[in-house]
Amino acid sequence: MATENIGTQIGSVNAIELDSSISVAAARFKKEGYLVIRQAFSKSDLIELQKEVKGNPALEESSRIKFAGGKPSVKEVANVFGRSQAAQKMIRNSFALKIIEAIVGENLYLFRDAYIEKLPNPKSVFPLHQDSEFWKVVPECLVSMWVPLQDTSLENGVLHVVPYSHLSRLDHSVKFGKKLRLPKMVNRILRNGASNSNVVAKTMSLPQRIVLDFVTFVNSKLIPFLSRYFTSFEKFTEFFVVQDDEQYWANAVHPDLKLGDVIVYHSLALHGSKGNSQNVPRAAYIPTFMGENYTRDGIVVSNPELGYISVKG
Ligand SMILES: O=C(O)CCC(=O)C(=O)O
Repeated sequence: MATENIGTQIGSVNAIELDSSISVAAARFKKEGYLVIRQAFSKSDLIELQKEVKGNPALEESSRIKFAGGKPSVKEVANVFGRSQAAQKMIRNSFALKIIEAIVGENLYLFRDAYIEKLPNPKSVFPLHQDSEFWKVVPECLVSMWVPLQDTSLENGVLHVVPYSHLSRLDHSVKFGKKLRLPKMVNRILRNGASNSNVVAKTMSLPQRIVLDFVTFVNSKLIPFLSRYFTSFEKFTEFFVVQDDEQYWANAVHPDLKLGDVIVYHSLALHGSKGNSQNVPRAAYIPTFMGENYTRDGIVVSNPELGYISVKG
């Protein structure tokens, strides 16, 4: 009987090499909720991607900046895939995508993607959260790639993932102090505003759209603007996360990654990152995929009305 190559377990991190079998990689992902794939992308493709993002004025102009400790902390450019040949080529041909197809199904759709620079700032923390808390897509099993664009470690803000956390949903309610919680409905509206909503907005009624546009404006423009001048506003960006998270940080893995490595993670896997203590930005490209039969607000995501991009084109 042929034996399957089960990949190499490296240290305590759930990591495999490129020669591993896809079915074993998918099984390991399903068990732990994440997987590190060593040397999944070529360095030249990654350099090309970064050049394209940096060299495209439309991409650069659509970026937004967050602040922490009164200093710029994160720069984020959304919707890169549709505007970058390098991103399309690199993702479509990747072993990582084959593993995601084995988990989610073939004919993947792109839910969202972002190029994120964690700027030099030790306070540029991304608090722990489960993405599916914000994304109204079912089933809650989307899969993201976290593709660093330089060697990345604890020092410059590598992604942390809590193994097995995808097996349950954690409370992300907005709390003020120990006891006071926002009513569920307000919580839900705020969360939707924190999600990437351009696509679904098309199918909403006018009043729903007005509320959503307002919340999106507050979340993505007003709060970042105010926190530039008043550090007390920074805490507003931390409401949409898991509270009392010390134990989760302690249980998180934070692999040392070389350029070319990738972390693939489940949309319920608790993840985040600490500050960047180096003096150059830490960049990562983060596309998220879903199956063609998944639904958003009850509408199948492959429905052209919604406008999601088919990954294979
Ligand atoms: O890039 C990072 O540091 C974290 C990104 C993240 O957590 C997210 O996009 O959900």
